[in-house]
Amino acid sequence: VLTGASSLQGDAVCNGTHGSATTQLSDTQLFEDKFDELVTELSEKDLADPALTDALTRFREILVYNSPGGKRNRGLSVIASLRDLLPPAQLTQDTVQQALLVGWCIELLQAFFLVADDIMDGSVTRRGQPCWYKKDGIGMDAINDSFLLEAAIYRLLRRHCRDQPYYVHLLELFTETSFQTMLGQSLDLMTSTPGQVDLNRFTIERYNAIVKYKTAFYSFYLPVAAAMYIAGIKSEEEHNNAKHILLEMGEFFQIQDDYLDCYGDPAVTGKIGTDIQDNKCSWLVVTALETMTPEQRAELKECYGRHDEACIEKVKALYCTLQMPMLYHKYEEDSYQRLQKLIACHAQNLPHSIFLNFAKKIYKRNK
Ligand code: GPP
Ligand code: MG
Ligand code: MG
Ligand code: MG
Repeated sequence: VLTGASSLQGDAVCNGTHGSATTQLSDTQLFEDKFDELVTELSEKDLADPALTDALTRFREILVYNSPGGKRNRGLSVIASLRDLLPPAQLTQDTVQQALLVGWCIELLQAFFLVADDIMDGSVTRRGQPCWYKKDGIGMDAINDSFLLEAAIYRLLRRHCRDQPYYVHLLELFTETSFQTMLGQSLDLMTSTPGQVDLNRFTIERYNAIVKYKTAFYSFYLPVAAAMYIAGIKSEEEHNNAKHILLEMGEFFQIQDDYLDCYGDPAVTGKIGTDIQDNKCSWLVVTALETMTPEQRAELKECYGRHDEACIEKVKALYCTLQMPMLYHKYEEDSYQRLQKLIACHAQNLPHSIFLNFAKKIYKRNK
């Protein structure tokens, strides 16, 4: 049963104890505090075998280096969505704690993907610091570290949620979403084979499939679906309604990511773009191909997917000639209008604020 949506709540403030005094803590602060708690739990309290001390110390370092530092949109939206779905009287302190925990599980899933993705994409920085695999002494050991980040999700869910009626739903949601993301990553990698520049592969159909699977499911549907299951909403119809809107938002979010890869300020995004040299099926190249002349296409074929600085600059110059920033801003505007219509048509009895709050966070973003 869906209950009334409280209006736009933003960062809800609720009672909590902090030190000896009772203070008002926002969800953002509660979320931050939860991280320290779960790091201690995973690396100190969980496995007591002294023979594991070195591995658990390493595990703590992996968690601390790779999980925080992002925008936390995904993690925070579990508790935010839950507050939109349940009236305050039905939201117990235990449920709030579970929603914060599940939010961190999504951030851990993201950390797992990013550590691995940075190896695959040969990236240099992430969230304003060197990528984990780029750190001295880490290298390809980061592959195992990414597995540990994933394993942490299921240990936390088991310890904190196994007695809840939604436990199995969450497990299936996390495993299914991971699988979808991995399939999307496969499509991304297969369409960007190093040294094989085939511009014919960069179609809008292929692009849409890549971004739906590699980004939209885990970044947008997952946090809201998790909140829906915690709130007791299991109906396939309700989930499909939410999915419809959230996948559209996710697709646009990845288009922004592709735009920022070329036009973002690394001091703001925290990462240096690699899509041109990595031969990626990016929104920029797909859109540019739709309008370019045969001569420009021949030039692109010579320069795309090469690490040579002059080649990268030629591709960027071509994007400027084709007015990609202007086309992107137009697309952003159209997408925002489309999304408002989708929310009006498909949200049905789900509170619109869930989607509107999410949309507010992503449109016009520069990081
Ligand atoms: C974003 O692609 C997609 C992911 C981070 C999912 C990775 C999935 C795995 C199964 C590892 P991106 O490479 O454009 O992201 P970024 O620009 O942040 O590197
Ligand atoms: Mg990447
Ligand atoms: Mg990638
Ligand atoms: Mg990217």
